[in-house]
Amino acid sequence: KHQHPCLLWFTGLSGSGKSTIANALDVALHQRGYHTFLLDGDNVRHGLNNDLGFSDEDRVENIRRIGEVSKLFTDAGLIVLSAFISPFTSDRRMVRKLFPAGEFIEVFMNTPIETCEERDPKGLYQKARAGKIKDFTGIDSPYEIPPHPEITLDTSSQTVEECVESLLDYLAERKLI
Ligand code: GGZ
Repeated sequence: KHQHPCLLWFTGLSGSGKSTIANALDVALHQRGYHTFLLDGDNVRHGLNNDLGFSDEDRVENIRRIGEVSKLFTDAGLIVLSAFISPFTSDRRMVRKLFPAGEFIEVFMNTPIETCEERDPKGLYQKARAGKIKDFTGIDSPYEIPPHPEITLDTSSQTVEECVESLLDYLAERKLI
């Protein structure tokens, strides 16, 4: 089955739906017979990057390593889905530069922070508001809005199915699948 390797880079706040949408797209691509690889906090921050925390410096190194690993997997021919907050524009640009034009697809999860905070599945926003977690993105650590994302989604107004469909449409239009 034809596929062109590429990296879908999901960026956005904690609770914005990055992992949910990346996982749903991963399943949808598999069902259609494509070869993919999903990177997210669960398989990277607990393993390869378990020496890194959430200081600005550590986030930069986190994203640098994830970019390099993503590159290894696209070199192996896979469609890679990476879901990390990646709060800094300069780091996302650094990853973009590792890829030929058209093979880095930035997906901005533009879900309002109010919705992310209401969801608060792990109670992290609550802890951050109470000062029990320092340097929490959107509370006391910055998130820089992507200036030129290829795709913008908002899980407060779009369903998971709608988000997956627009991503599949994007990939098909560009002949990546
Ligand atoms: C942001 C934090 C923090 C702080 C722990 N700030 O919603 P989650 O829980 O499951 O996903 C978040 C994850 C963020 O890791 P990333 O590797 O994506 O971040 S970055 O790209 O900025 O390096 C959140 C949890 O880790 N978490 N402490 N202080 N998110």
